[in-house]
Amino acid sequence: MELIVGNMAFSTWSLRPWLVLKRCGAEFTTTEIPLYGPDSARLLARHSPTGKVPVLKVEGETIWDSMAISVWASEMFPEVRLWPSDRHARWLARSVACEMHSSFMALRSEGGMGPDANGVIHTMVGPDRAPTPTSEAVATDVRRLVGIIRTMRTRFGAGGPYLFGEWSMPDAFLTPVAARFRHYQFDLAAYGDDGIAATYVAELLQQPDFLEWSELAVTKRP
Ligand SMILES: N[C@@H](CCC(=O)N[C@@H](CS)C(=O)NCC(=O)O)C(=O)O
Repeated sequence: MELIVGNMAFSTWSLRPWLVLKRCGAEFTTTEIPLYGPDSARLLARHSPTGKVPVLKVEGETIWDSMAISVWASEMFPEVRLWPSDRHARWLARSVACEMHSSFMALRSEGGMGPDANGVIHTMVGPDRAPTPTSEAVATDVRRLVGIIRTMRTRFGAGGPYLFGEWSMPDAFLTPVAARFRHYQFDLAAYGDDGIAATYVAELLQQPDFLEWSELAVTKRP
């Protein structure tokens, strides 16, 4: 089984299924395709029907899209409980993961990872930091994220430090956001946080699998 990813330093979409597969204890290799280079389009086209990563190659199939790969993992590794066992928590965990997958465009574009228009490379790992984006659209996105985290942690977080207590799928989808918050130095208190969201973000950034990804990314940094 092979997971094809973009640059581990900044490919936010790639990080999610990698965390999920790690959590499952899946045996897989990781192949990194350098994005935004002269050879990127050719390499992406060779591996991915959409020309985008991540894709998972398994049993002769190429599964594309980080959500599809993650759902595949939850089907193949049911014993790992990638979704919360409480059904109310599980319904909302899916909503959180899907909202994260489909929304927050302002934060994605103004708090982007990878090379910006000036050629500066913004990374999810390492010590580099950038000024906090100040648009109202970004503030709306961050307030919504803080609200999600506070609500879910308060309602369902008693059993552990993650969004629904024990680690579950939404934590994989929110880890790239935690890295954006760190890189762009968001003070979450300015967006309605009482400390719950900041504590959760710190927890995501120190989860062992993300630290392992960060080590690999720093080693291979562009
Ligand atoms: N919705 C897709 C998004 C994939 C995506 O946009 N991947 C970026 C890398 S983070 C990519 O492959 N970009 C290469 C390009 O557009 O040339 C998913 O969840 O997998």
